[in-house]
Amino acid sequence: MPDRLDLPPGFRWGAATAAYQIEGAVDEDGRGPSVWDTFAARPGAVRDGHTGATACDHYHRYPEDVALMKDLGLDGYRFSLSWPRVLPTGAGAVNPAGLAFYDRLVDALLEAGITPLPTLFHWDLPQALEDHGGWLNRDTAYRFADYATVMADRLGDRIPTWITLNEPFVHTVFGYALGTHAPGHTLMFEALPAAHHQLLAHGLAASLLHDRGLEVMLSNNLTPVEPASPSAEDAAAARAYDALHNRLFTDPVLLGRYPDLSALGVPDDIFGAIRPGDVDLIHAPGLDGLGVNFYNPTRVAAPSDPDLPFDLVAIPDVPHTAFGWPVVPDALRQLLLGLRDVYGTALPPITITENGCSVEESTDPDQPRIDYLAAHLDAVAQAVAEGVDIRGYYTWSLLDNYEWAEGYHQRFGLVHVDFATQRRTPKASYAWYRDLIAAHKARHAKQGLVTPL
Ligand code: IFM
Repeated sequence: MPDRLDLPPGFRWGAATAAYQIEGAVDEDGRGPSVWDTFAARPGAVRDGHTGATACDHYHRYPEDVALMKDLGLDGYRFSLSWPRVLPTGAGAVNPAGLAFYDRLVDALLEAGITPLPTLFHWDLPQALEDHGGWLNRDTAYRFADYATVMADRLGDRIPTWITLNEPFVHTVFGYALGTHAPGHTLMFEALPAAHHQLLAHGLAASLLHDRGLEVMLSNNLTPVEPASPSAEDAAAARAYDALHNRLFTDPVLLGRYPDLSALGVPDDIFGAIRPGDVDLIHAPGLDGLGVNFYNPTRVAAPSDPDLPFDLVAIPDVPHTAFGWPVVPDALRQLLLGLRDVYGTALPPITITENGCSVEESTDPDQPRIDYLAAHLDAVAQAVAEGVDIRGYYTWSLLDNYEWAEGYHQRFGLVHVDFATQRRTPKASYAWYRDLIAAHKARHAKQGLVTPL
């Protein structure tokens, strides 16, 4: 499989993680509580009551983890900065020890020849901000801009490209609409002001990052949506779901307008959240790259419950991951071509900022993950061959880690983590990915030696 993949010479290889999922050290060196500390402590919220208190203990073991990345041959490492580690109450006094941790991590990465790709917000909102309404409060967007300023001023001399938000769709829907993630609100569509305020936060931060000469990306969880049948009702339900999952988080940034959300019963001003000039604040800074997080496609049917706009239905006759997610690699190719068709010249270069799967711990030698990654990289290569500008691929994840409401039960890592001992053991997929990266680099280095006549 490695030899089949034909990706461009400068294609960047990476792996991704997030702060609450790996760092641990939640009570150390002045870190403040986050919504995930609060949520995980709530009985029944997370499978088996697991919390991120220790996670992969990356806060202390980052040198070992950077060594694993170096051995993989990674060009880039996507991680997230913990807002409550740097600003324990979300605003105001900065925690010097929190900043010092990211200094050490960034310097270790650079020393290893790996470009840091930080995400400013990957769901661990400071609890103090949640106590004032979290993302339902417009003020949180301005606090985010202040936090982005602190981080850019500290690390911007060493990090060229920044991701503002990770998957605002998932954070809004699971965290504010359904209550299965922190902060645990069950507002259904009335959660959508939280989406707008995250996008506003993105726009404000993008502007100040650009002012400092830094590049800005946004990582969206995207899914191609297919109607369950050719009926007009299923097609309408699929359009409504596409507007919610994909277009709500991408159209304002790339096109400067929100999609039509009327099929969801959501008013044009998103329940009064949108103020004059907001969409321009979101759109005007522009985007230097779109981060695509892809796991699976979604099949949608007309609603069986008249109070809902759609039903999500199973995709039959395909393999499923340990998490129960359908494996349809060609859906990634379709998604990438679809983005080009929908956004045209408004689409910036794409980086796959997450892609991977959970595999049972007992699976030896990790073949389902290798098959998943190989088939999805093949889909990326096909999209590149069909003209889509894709600059890199960051697999989720470097390490087995805290998979939110599933606790430690879903293992997405190239590296096995024994959570009792913190022992790291590279899996078969780690060796496979390392060889793939090495083969790609060797092939292009060889080609580079041929002097054209
Ligand atoms: O673990 C998550 C990550 O935090 C965000 N994207 C999806 C991954 C797998 O569920």
